[in-house]
Amino acid sequence: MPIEQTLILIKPDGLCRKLTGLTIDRLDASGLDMVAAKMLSVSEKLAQEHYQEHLGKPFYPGLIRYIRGEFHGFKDHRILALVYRGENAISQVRAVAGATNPEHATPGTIRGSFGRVTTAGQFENVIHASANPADAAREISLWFKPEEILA
Ligand code: IDP
Ligand code: MG
Repeated sequence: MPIEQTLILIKPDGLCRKLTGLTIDRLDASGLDMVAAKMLSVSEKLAQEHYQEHLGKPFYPGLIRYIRGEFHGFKDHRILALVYRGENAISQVRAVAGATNPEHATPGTIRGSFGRVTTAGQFENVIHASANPADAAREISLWFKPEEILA
């Protein structure tokens, strides 16, 4: 099985709702290793680069506001960026994260347990997790310098 690295972002709702520890607990329980961690405030430019594949979709403007900390009922500009490493890390973390839409996410997954959908239809789903090896490589290099990853 391939040893992979994957990017996780604990999004502003995760920090604001004090779900950071619970989320990391679920990730650690997968047996993968945390090899990088960084707290930051997401610039418009970084948000646009990270979510470039979604440009033009109906939810895109709300998504950029959400990842930058302007979301339903809260204002918190912090996110926690993490890299986890291990066998099949990308699909393992996607499984722990659950489906994109919190209403469809399996109970017990991070999104199924803690995510929600606003009345405006915004998915506040607590975490981002890289979807495939190409995305993981692109996203990790966007958020971390090589020397910040202690693999
Ligand atoms: P993913 O985060 O599971 O990879 P993507 O399709 O890549 O899902 O979408 C990126 C993010 O955009 C989602 O995590 C969610 O925050 C938001 N999003 C995706 N689809 C919708 C939608 O249909 N309505 C509202 N927000 C959405
Ligand atoms: Mg995605």
